[in-house]
Amino acid sequence: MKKKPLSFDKDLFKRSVLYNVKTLYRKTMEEATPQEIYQAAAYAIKDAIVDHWMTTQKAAAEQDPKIVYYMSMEFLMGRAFGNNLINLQAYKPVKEALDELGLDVNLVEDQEPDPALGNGGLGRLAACFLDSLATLGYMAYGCGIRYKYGMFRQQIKDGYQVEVPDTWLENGNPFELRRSELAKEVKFGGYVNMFTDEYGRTIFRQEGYQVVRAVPYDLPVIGYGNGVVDTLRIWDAEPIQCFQLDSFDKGDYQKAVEQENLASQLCEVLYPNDNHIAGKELRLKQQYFFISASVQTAVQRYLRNHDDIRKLYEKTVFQLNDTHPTVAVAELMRILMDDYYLSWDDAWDVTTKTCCYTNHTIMSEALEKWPVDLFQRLLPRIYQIVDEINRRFVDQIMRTYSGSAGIDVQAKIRSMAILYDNQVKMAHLAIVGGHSVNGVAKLHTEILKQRELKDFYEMMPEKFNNKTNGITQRRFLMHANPLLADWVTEKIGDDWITDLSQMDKLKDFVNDKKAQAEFMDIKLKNKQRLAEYILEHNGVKVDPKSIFDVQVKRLHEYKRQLLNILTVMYKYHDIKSHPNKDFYPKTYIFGAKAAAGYLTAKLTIKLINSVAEVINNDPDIKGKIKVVFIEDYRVSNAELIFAAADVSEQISTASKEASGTGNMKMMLNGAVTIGTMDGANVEIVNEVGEENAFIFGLSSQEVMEYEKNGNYNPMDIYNSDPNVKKALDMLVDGTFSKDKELFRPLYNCLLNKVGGNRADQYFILKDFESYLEAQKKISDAYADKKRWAKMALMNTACCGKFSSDRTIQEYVDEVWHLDKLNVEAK
Ligand code: 26Y
Repeated sequence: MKKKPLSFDKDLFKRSVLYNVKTLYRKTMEEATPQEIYQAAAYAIKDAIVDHWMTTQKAAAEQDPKIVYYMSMEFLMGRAFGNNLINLQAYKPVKEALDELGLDVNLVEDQEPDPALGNGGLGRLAACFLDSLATLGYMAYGCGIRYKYGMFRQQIKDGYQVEVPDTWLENGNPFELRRSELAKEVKFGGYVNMFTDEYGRTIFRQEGYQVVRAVPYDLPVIGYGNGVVDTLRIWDAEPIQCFQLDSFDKGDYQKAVEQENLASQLCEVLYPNDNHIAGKELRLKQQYFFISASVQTAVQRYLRNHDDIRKLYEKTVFQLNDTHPTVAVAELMRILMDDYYLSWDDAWDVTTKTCCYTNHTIMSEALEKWPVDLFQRLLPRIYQIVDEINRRFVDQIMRTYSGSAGIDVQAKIRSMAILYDNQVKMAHLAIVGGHSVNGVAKLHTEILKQRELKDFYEMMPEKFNNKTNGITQRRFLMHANPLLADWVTEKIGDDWITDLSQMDKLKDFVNDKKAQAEFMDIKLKNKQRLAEYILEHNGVKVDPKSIFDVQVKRLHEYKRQLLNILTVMYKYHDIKSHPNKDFYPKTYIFGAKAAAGYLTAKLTIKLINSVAEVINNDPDIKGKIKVVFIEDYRVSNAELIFAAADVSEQISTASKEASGTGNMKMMLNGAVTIGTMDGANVEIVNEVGEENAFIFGLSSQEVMEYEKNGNYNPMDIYNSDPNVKKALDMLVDGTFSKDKELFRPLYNCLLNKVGGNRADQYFILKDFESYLEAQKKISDAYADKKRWAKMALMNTACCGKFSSDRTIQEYVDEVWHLDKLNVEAK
């Protein structure tokens, strides 16, 4: 049976916009600025949301469902306005209402800052998961930090990345609710005083600490068309009390100032590092800050209507988004033992049954380890607990393996202990302190089990499971690509909006000439839309009829943007030396932020821009190649880019990309993948068929073999392959920069050992030729219009598996065991 759409009162909305403009700004519509109109409209939408939000909370209070707390340092939500309208099923009436007020909905949407409380994949995954949780009708809280400055805004100056603060809260956030009544205290530092109380219990009391007030801000997360509204709760830090200078003695004064400073620094800024730890003290403070506040809240909520804290796990589950929130294990132990007097064994039983951990990377430089002295100084009581967890775990390792033939118990302890080498190993704590450990794509989970976490897998195989990532089709098709969304609905109905496996039905159309033409026409329109954006932002004119070849993601050596641009450089040379050779026009589109301190990544950005500058202005090329670097790649422009992509570049060194999710977003929008057998690419190819993707390069097995044996020698390739040699030499022969030495560091990384790293760590030279070959095949395939249309359509038709709805349902069925909320949609 078809569900009735949610009701939305268009006239009320209109009146409410006018009223808000008046009461918020003392203005008429004619006088209001675009930003003010956006705010007024957003508040009007919030009114509609709040009713559903209250209904959801009421239903939850009555039905007492199990709740998942998705703990994450990052939520890369992107703009809320358009997405909220879509999920409220109110996009069309609001568009009409704004039309009638003489306003363009796109321009109103463009006024919203793009909330970027995340770096990349991991943060965006958290946002997709919340969308799916609400849409599937589960009770969920996202728990995170309300950073004052999110991911930096990127400007390109003279080809270089310049980081500019992201002032997303400048005009306030109309969708948030400040919940000061739910504030919590979080304590840092000091020492632990141990004594026996009057009942003979051993009490551990933290004293001489600094304390900050954690104040939550709630953001609504709206389910699609079901009246469910979940909550993203992000915490801000405030000083605990104002103090009067004269009433403090010297020591107290000092401490009060320190507390104030701590509160003002805590939530200032998101660390812009992705897959690379900086080991900063403030980051550990951030972690404990939001975790302590969130765990306190979850325990208190449970106790609102239950009295046996030993059964917390029946109604509560914590999903730890990578190791960043892992102090939750020890914080829950602390609360259970110190505040509710549970024995160690009882507290441990509750904790391990409540916590679950997702691993998002095998890059060793991303594994979080904290120096013991820092950890102990900052979190003295938490450290005691971690120490005891470690002691018991090491004991367990010894009991398990002592006397087993051929097993080196000390080696096991070395590889698995939580405290080792004066470090606290957060991944080990997360694995030991929970009951589920998952990777984010099949290949990734296998690598975890067989290599990175092998010893843990052997000791506790029952904890390990895979949950292949997914993405929300509401944002990345409905909102990003309305033309295609409408076309799909016209062909197969609209069930795909909440059941992406329906896309399968599009397979009936892949050989249908009319459908092919319509599909490619929509792609062309989206390419025109992106071409306009590029003209406006880059001042570069690109041809919408050329192949749009897209690599957008964080800049990282393992993702191999350098491989991509080296082949562009090679082709530039090829065209210059064979001006009459047939070449299908191609537009290379890049978008990427580099961590502020990551020099190789930043130099790669400069290289891409330098290559763009030369090629785009070389008349010999006759526009056969254009190179565009899109400044400030973020969720809002990603939506335009995905919709316009013909070719999706997923070219990481096999075994390095845990999953990837951009690959799924482009597949959904009918782009064809060129990629390695890495991460979720493996599963994408499995769904779409090898004939509808372009796979090249070393396999993960081969990469891991080379890494083990250390027998890869890129210099041999350089000396024997003239194409490789040409491409590399162009880095240092002045073709792309007057200063021939500018790109020398990149050249050196590829040919020599640099700073303890192997030469060409990421096997760029090794994969160069097979990548070129795959690109050649793409140009041939694209030239055959029918063949390409079929391939592109097949990609959209086969993307069903990659909805985050499917991922979330798997978490629910296999790990979380949540109950569906019953909310009457109105
Ligand atoms: C420790 C700290 C510096 C750190 C901060 C952010 C470490 C890692 C990260 C972010 C990791 C990340 O985004 N990983 C990506 O997660 C995606 C979602 O699972 C995957 O699709 C993607 O392959 C993986 O790189």
